[in-house]
Amino acid sequence: MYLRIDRLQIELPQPKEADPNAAAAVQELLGGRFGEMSTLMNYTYQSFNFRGRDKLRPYYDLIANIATEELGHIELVAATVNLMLTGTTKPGDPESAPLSPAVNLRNTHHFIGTAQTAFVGNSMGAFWHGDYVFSSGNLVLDLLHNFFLECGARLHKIRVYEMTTNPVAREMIGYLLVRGGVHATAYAKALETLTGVQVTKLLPIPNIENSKFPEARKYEAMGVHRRLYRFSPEDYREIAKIWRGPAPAGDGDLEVVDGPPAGGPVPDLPEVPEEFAPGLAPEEIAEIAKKLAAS
Ligand code: MN3
Repeated sequence: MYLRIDRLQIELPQPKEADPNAAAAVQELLGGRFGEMSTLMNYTYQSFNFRGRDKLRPYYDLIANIATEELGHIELVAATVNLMLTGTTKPGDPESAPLSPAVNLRNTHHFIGTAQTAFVGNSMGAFWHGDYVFSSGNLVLDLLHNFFLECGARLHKIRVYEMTTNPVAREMIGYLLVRGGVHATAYAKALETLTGVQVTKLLPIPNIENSKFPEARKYEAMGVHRRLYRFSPEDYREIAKIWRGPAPAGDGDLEVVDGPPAGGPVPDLPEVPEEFAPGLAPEEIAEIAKKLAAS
């Protein structure tokens, strides 16, 4: 089961202006083939379906624990899309076509389907699907797949970074490049303990260090690239049997941190009356608040 904390894994900057076309590109990192929905659901189903858990506990713990971190990653990318869409349109009577700024934007579903928020789909508007989940039951093959998935995710993050200078997008991408690097390394190390093959030598894919990206460099300076957070009050302790030893960058030892990162607030999204979202007048909200206080 899951506990939930009403915080994002990092603090996102407040955007100065709307950037809806860049938000459409960022959707790829949420609901694309290599997006956070895919990492989340691959590791989640592999943990559900794991055979021989008691004998292979460190591998089960690793997959289950990283899956839980990925829940916070879909949350973070969704918050990024939401912040980037905020302010694209202004309130107005329907007759004045207040949503007309959206008509020539790349993703009109953001304006028709979700009231200027994230959806579970990619940068071209195609919805994410379960066919992206690989859960073969063969531990080495599943781990190899996960290593591949993290490398593909890294390639797409870097390409989206190259598409936009938006500070909210780049803050999120910088952090997730570092976390994805941890996950790729963790799966590589797991494969090494099982097979003896030095998979970490393949990294980084693509061949550019995270330190080339200022927003990632900041998190590396904090040691985030050496930490595997244990996302449970009591469980998944055996990740420490895989996540240990010197960091690949040679700048210290890998460490398991008990509990999640301190993170930052979940941004409050303003009302968008021209979308009827949330669709309550100020006096109705005041009336509801009065009722809730009384009961
Ligand atoms: Mn991730």
